Amino acid sequence: MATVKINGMRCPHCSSAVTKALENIDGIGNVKVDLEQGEATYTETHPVPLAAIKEAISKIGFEVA
Ligand SMILES: [Cu+2]
Repeated sequence: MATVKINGMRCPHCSSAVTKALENIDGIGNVKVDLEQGEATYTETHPVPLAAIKEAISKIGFEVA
Protein backbone atom coordinates (compact mmCIF):
# COMPACT_ATOMS: atom_id res chain seq x y z
CA MET A 1 0.00 0.00 0.00
CA ALA A 2 1.33 3.41 -0.99
CA THR A 3 0.11 6.86 -0.03
CA VAL A 4 0.60 10.16 -1.82
CA LYS A 5 -0.39 13.64 -0.74
CA ILE A 6 -2.34 15.53 -3.38
CA ASN A 7 -2.80 19.29 -3.41
CA GLY A 8 -5.77 21.08 -4.92
CA MET A 9 -8.74 18.76 -4.31
CA ARG A 10 -11.75 20.77 -3.17
CA CYS A 11 -14.85 18.66 -3.70
CA PRO A 12 -16.04 15.12 -4.50
CA HIS A 13 -15.71 15.86 -8.21
CA CYS A 14 -12.01 16.48 -7.73
CA SER A 15 -11.48 13.34 -5.71
CA SER A 16 -13.31 11.18 -8.24
CA ALA A 17 -11.21 12.67 -11.07
CA VAL A 18 -8.07 11.82 -9.10
CA THR A 19 -9.39 8.32 -8.41
CA LYS A 20 -10.01 7.71 -12.11
CA ALA A 21 -6.64 9.11 -13.16
CA LEU A 22 -4.86 6.79 -10.73
CA GLU A 23 -6.95 3.77 -11.71
CA ASN A 24 -5.99 4.35 -15.34
CA ILE A 25 -2.31 3.88 -14.58
CA ASP A 26 -1.10 0.39 -15.47
CA GLY A 27 -0.12 -1.46 -12.30
CA ILE A 28 -2.22 0.60 -9.87
CA GLY A 29 -5.25 -0.76 -8.10
CA ASN A 30 -7.43 -0.41 -4.99
CA VAL A 31 -7.39 3.37 -5.24
CA LYS A 32 -8.91 5.24 -2.34
CA VAL A 33 -8.88 9.02 -2.24
CA ASP A 34 -9.45 10.88 1.02
CA LEU A 35 -10.68 14.34 0.15
CA GLU A 36 -10.40 15.76 3.67
CA GLN A 37 -6.88 14.48 4.23
CA GLY A 38 -5.87 15.36 0.68
CA GLU A 39 -4.31 12.02 0.03
CA ALA A 40 -4.64 8.90 -2.06
CA THR A 41 -3.76 5.32 -1.22
CA TYR A 42 -3.29 2.51 -3.72
CA THR A 43 -1.68 -0.85 -4.23
CA GLU A 44 0.70 -1.80 -7.00
CA THR A 45 0.64 -5.04 -8.96
CA HIS A 46 4.11 -4.08 -10.20
CA PRO A 47 6.31 -1.15 -9.20
CA VAL A 48 5.07 2.15 -10.61
CA PRO A 49 7.49 5.12 -10.56
CA LEU A 50 6.31 8.12 -8.58
CA ALA A 51 7.00 10.21 -11.70
CA ALA A 52 4.17 8.37 -13.49
CA ILE A 53 1.81 9.16 -10.61
CA LYS A 54 2.84 12.81 -10.60
CA GLU A 55 2.36 13.10 -14.35
CA ALA A 56 -1.13 11.58 -14.30
CA ILE A 57 -2.18 13.85 -11.45
CA SER A 58 -0.75 17.05 -12.89
CA LYS A 59 -2.34 16.27 -16.26
CA ILE A 60 -5.77 16.69 -14.66
CA GLY A 61 -4.85 19.86 -12.79
CA PHE A 62 -3.74 18.66 -9.36
CA GLU A 63 -0.34 18.29 -7.77
CA VAL A 64 1.39 15.52 -5.86
CA ALA A 65 2.83 17.20 -2.77
CU1 LIG B 1 -13.76 19.69 -7.13
